[in-house]
Amino acid sequence: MSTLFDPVDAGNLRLANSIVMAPLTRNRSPHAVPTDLAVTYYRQRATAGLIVTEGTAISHQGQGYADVPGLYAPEQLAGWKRVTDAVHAAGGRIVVQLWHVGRISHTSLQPGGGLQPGGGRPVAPSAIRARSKTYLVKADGSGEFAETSEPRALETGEIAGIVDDFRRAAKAAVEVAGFDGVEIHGANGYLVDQFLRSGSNRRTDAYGGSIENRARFLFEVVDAVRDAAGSGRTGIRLSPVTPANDASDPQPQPLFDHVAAGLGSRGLAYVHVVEGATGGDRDFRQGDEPFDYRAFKAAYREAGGRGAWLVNNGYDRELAEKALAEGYADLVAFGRPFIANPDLVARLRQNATLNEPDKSTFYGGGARGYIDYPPLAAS
Ligand code: 8OZ
Repeated sequence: MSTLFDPVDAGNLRLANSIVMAPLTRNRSPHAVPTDLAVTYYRQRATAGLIVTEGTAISHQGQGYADVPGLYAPEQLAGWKRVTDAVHAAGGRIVVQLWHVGRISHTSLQPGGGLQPGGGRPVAPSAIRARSKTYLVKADGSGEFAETSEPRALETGEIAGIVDDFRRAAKAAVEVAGFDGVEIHGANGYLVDQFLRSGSNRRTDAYGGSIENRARFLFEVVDAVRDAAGSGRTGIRLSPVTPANDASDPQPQPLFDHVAAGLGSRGLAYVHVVEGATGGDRDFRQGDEPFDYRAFKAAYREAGGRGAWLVNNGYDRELAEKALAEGYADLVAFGRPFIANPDLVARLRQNATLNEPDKSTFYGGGARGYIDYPPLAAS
């Protein structure tokens, strides 16, 4: 029986163990360029079987929070190359999370900067504002949470350009920035998820209405990214029921079973599933029935999907080992524990106590709460 600490394959990626560092937004990349601090932060965590980076904008339009890194300018790719080199030198594997926030943004973060009337509006499937907040940095350098701006609905003819932005970012990620692969951010109420869920998608063209139409954008993105990075180096993150960022759909099961089947025929490295409300209640539901994650996985396998099944949300060592022992999960992602425990793998292996993360340093700032959590004392 495989345990959390045995080597495992995810597509073309051979991982040292089943413990994955979940994507974690940290807002420490001024001008969207990862700094020396990011090099240290990721290197410190390289004993994870796989690191999934923080969400990284595929385009300026895909930016929704202050000081999030990007993949759309040479300095950003060069910054990431230093991160991937450091992780590889430490024996780790790292994929980058490809992110377009859609409506979860603010005019001040968008191209055009919101200076002209109507300019700089975030884009979305439909012009429906999310009841959600984003994070900005003020002129004096301090951070603040702000309401997301009113989005504008994408023209049908603009959608292919966004798919191309995903393609370009994926190609640059593996060819220039040195990543082992990419993860499409299809979760948590961002652009891909906004197309999927009926609460944010009221379109009447080929991208709205039926489940098939709402999933069209996701499959176009998946196909473009696989084409650029290789299917054995492409993963996707989904969160079928999360209410994060005002995401809603009364019937998640048929929607996500359809998505799972379509992914199954596309041969990905892994599928990353946030179970329940992201960062919260694992039993959260949308609609009347609890979501059946095993049926969702079965739909993927029945359609031929052989990628690793990566689970996330509130796992501790015991729950993780149970998910592996039952043959349900192949990989388990840990989020907040990785913020506070750079050597989480060693700590889980030894059943050592964990450092507690300090919420006040999650978003923005510098070294404090980022690279100064202590590892276990060397014995
Ligand atoms: C926390 C703060 C900002 C963004 C997500 C990328 O929920 C995020 C995120 C999380 O996927």
